[in-house]
This record gives sequence, structure tokens and C-alpha cells, in this order.
Amino acid sequence: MSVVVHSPDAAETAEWRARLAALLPEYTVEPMLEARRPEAVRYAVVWQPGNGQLARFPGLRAIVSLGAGIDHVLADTALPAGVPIIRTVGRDLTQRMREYVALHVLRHHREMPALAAAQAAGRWEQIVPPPATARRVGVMGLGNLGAEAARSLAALGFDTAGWARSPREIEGVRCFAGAEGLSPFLARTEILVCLLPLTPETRDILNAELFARLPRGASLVNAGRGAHLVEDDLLAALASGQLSHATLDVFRQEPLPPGHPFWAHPGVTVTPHIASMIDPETGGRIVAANIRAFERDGTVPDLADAARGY
Ligand code: NDP
Ligand code: OXD
Repeated sequence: MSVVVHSPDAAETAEWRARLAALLPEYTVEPMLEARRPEAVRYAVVWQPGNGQLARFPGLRAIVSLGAGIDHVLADTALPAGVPIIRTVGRDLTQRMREYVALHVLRHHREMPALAAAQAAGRWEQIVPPPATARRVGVMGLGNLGAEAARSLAALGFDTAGWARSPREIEGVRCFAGAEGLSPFLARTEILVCLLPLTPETRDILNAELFARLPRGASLVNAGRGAHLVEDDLLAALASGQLSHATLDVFRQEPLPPGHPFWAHPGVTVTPHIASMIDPETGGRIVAANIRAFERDGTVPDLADAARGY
């Protein structure tokens, strides 16, 4: 029986392979593209497996996403039907995302981009923001990551709201749900954080029409997926002043191509999809435990719902 591993980054594939080989000695662990006996493959542990690759394994019991999102697996137009997809989530992933969201929301709240511009110009400019209690922030997506990010923002004192598909209750967070909840959620949100999964419903959701429903001068933190954002609409909203700044961790094309307007835009902060990553050290333990539990019970708590898209 074997486990195959794949990331588009060969060094990353090698690291994961070594880690999983140590943790799962009962399996042969090999790179997906070099699988010697496709019929022996039981689990595929993958990030962006590519089109048609997983269909080569007729005995596949589950696909393990090397991350919380499964859009990179569902993008495969030849994905073998009915094979369960396991998300890799855990305390480290949640902790890292809480740090990222708190850092960038505080940065917008405390006007750090404007202060950095003033420093660059040698200008002593005292910008005094309101206290966090008077700053309305909102998190789109209240799953593992969004709910924890919202709790952290509330703990910092922000007037915090969240939006999800179904009604949620989170202490200290005003929760909105569904299409009817979106407008009132946006109308009160000065700093918007996107932690949605990428599905047909959420693709392009960060667009001109949505930006127009935010208070003028609002800012955006997108750590969901690049395809949530209509890039030209963001550039237009920044140019008109409807948005004041955006922090983007995810992009339609990754790595963000050289010369892309976001790289040098004064209103955009680029981070290279590092908000929260699973590393082989702790992530390996989670993947190995999930494979063992799935083998034993035929299910795990972190099973994605492929029909729902997340
Ligand atoms: P979950 O599946 O736990 O939660 C998803 C949340 O989004 C749920 O609250 C869900 O609502 C909500 N949602 C889904 N569809 C809609 C919709 N159409 N309208 C409104 N709300 C919707 O996901 P995670 O929190 O684990 O991860 C979220 C995403 O973050 C990942 O899919 C990935 O894209 C991204 N991510 C980015 C990382 C980075 O480093 N930048 C790292 C890890 C993840 P409901 O509660 O009603 O189901
Ligand atoms: C994920 C990611 O989905 O890192 O986990 O983007």
C-alpha cells in the first residue's frame, strides 16, 4: 500500500515525503508523479495536484489536501468521483491566521501605511485613530479560521462582526448570515477581512458592487483566495478613494507575476501566500493521524463536503 505526495514545489514534496515516510512506516511514501504501482496507491496527500493526475489511482481511498482549502483539488476536471477529501487543519494553522489577521487589521486601524509614507517623506504627521472599540471590523467566512480570527479581533477590543452562509453564534461577534445579511454586514464594516473558501458562489465576490456597499475609505484584508477578488475593481476602488488600502496574501496567479500593478501600488500590501501554512513538522502529524483514523473508521472530523465546495 502506498501514499503519494505532491506539491508543485519539488523541495516541498521531498520534505513532506520524508516526514510522512517517518510517520507512516506501514506505507510506501513516494512522489505522486513517480508512483511505481498506481494500483497500490491508497492516499494522495496533495497541494495543486494538477489535472487528471489523481484519476491514475484506481484504489484511492481519500485525497488529503495539504491545507484547509480544497479548491485546488476540485479544480481537477477529471477528479475521481466520490473519493473523500480530507482537509488539513489544526491549532497551528488557526494560530498563524489569527496572528496574520490581527497584524494587518491593526496596521490598517493604526494607519501604518500613511505613517510609513510620512516617514519616507520626512514628515512629522500625527495621525490619531479612534480606539479599537470605535472601529468596526468584519470577517467574511466564520469557519475554523474566520471564527478564530473574529474572536481575536473582538478580544483586541474591535467592534467585530462576521458573515457566513448559515447563522452562527460567536461570543463578542455580531453574526450576519446569507444573502440578506451581506448588505447590513458590509454597511458597518470599515476593515473587511475575507476568509471565505473559493466556491462558485464566492468567486469574484470582492468586486465593485461589494466595495460600494462598504463605508467610504474602508480597507480590505484578503487571505481567502485570489479568485475572490476582481483585481481591476480593487484598483478602481483605490483610485476613487472608496477603498483606502488593501492587504493581499492570495492572488489569481501565484507567484504574483513580475510587473503586476499590485507590486508597486502604494495602496496595496502584498504578502506571498504566507498568512497561514501547514508545515511538515506539525502538519505531518495531523496528516498521518488523519490517514490512520480514516483507514480505521472510514471517516475523520475534517472531511470536506465536495458538493458544497469546502
Ligand atoms: P471552513 O470551511 O472551516 O469555513 C468556511 C466558512 O465560509 C464557513 O463559515 C462558511 O459558512 C463560509 N462560507 C462558505 N461559503 C459561503 C458563502 N457562499 N457565503 C457566505 N459564507 C460562506 O474554512 P476555513 O476557515 O478552514 O478556511 C477558509 C479559507 O481560508 C480556505 O478555504 C482557504 O481558501 C483560505 N486559507 C488561506 C490560507 C492562507 O495562508 N492565505 C491558509 C488557510 C486557508 P457556514 O459556516 O455557514 O458553512
Ligand atoms: C490553505 C492555504 O488552504 O494555505 O491551507 O491556502
